[in-house]
Amino acid sequence: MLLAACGTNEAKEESNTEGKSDETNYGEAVDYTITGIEPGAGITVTTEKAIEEYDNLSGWELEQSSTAAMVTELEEAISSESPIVVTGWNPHWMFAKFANLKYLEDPKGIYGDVEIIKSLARKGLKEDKPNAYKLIDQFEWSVEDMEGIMYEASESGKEVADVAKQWVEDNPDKTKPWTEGVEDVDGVEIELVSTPWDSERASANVVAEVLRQKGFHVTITPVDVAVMFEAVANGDGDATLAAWLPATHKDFYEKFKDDFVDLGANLEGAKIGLVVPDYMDIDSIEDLPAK
Ligand code: PBE
Repeated sequence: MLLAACGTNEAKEESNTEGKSDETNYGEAVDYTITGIEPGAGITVTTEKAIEEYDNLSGWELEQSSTAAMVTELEEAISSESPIVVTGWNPHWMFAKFANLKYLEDPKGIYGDVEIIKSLARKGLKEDKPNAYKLIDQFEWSVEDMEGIMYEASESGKEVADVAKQWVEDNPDKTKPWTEGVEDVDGVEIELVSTPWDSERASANVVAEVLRQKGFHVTITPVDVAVMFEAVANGDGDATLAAWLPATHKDFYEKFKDDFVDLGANLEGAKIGLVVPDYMDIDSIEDLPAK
């Protein structure tokens, strides 16, 4: 730490040749482990790819558990200023709650640059349920909208679904363009397939609420990313609002792309990557020490 404060590489190298330096080896400190989330997430697949592609990550492991466990570990590390490397993404409230987080640069571009979230519909939805199709196609909002719901839910302890419903009530100006030209229906069933993260709970519940106001009976089914793509491709689900591209869900998108209708972005400016607290004196994935 002291040496890092000197700020020059020469100083660091010199001291290292003198034996044990005071500087933390971040690899050792985190046991060459990236703290990840659910096995079924796109970011999990992408991080496995990063471990393969970056020579310095050879031998590193991705610990897979749950988003809640990852956030708890992050919170604990921050409270003791310990090093930690997590898989992180925006929109997420962690950036509002833990103000001192940063993405590590990704010179190989494994995590992409800026992500968009796309809506996908099953083939035939336009013909079968044209009003639902139209509304889903017209749905779009901002990172701030989504993050606002997520943050409020995490701070208040309320369900994301309830906060999302309230948001719809409070933001008629934002939802109005989604229903332009959409006629009321009488109890038409519609199934949105989604993923289990708060970001997707927010979008699915917001759109479900607006669909309900138009007379639809809406079901939201949260599943793993692979199952979500498969369900829209084989027609088991009507649509999803939760496809993160071009990087996060690349493999799934490529696999099924001939079998669904791509409705384009519903949100722009999302991001995924490796995230560390900014008291760690590194900037790039390539700065993580090799094992
Ligand atoms: N996420 C949040 C998901 C998509 C939404 C980035 C954790 C993932 O598939 O990685």
